[in-house]
Amino acid sequence: MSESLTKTKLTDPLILDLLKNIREHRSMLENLKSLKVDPNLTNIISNEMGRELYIENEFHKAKGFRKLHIEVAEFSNNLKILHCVFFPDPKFDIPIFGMDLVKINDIVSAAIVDLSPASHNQGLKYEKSLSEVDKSSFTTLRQIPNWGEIFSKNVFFASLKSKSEKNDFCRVVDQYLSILIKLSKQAKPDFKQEIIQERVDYQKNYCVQQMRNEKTSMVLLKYFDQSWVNNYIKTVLFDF
Ligand code: BLA
Repeated sequence: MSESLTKTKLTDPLILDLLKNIREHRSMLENLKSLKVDPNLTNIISNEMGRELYIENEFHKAKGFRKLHIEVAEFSNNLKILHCVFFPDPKFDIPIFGMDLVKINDIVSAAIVDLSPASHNQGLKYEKSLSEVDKSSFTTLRQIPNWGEIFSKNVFFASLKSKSEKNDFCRVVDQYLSILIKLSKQAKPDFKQEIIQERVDYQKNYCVQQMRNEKTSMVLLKYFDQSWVNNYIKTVLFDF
């Protein structure tokens, strides 16, 4: 799977930079293994005129993480997406890493990254480090929609207007990932059922809220029918 992504036909330099960086961080995790997923949902390609579609997914697990998912996609040669969620193993006290980059033609309209809490008060452990990541250079911060109450206080969300903002976003993602990897190295498994159940519930809620983002389904519905889209969102993007 990583093979196919290494040879991705996508050539967007910003997406390739982010992809390389995310993979480098992922490679530092212990016990990294790829997950078997239905090949029909892993690589999806269509060359139909005007409705060209290219989706590639990578799925791994590692110590402390039940699912490490990276998706790169290009729709109708003009909408490019890099989507990534690292779901922790609920036995471990590790937040949920999520990022999304939406590029329409040459404009990055949405660039978002967060370490989202996977249990109550978990933020206390890492919010300070996230707040210390320098985000002072961005000119167009965006407001988190209502369903985004799942994100941490230091969720970063902006449009990227210049080359230097694109570089800065790569740096912010790199720093958030470094904080994640550090937390994951410190984490030891818990065996108390109550805390594990609470983390399961937080992940469920994270997925349920993400599913309220109609912008995800709206894009997919232009290419697939409703039941395909529901299945893709529930099994590939936001399973629990
Ligand atoms: C917004 N997501 C969007 C937009 C599109 C997509 C087209 C609108 C762009 C804009 O508002 O400028 C589409 N994103 C997709 C598709 C996939 C995808 C089709 O990942 C995958 C197939 N979304 C996530 C994750 C996060 C996320 C993991 O999938 C955050 C960690 C956030 N996307 C997110 C947010 C918005 C967005 C916050 C803005 C929504 C809004 O302002 O209403």
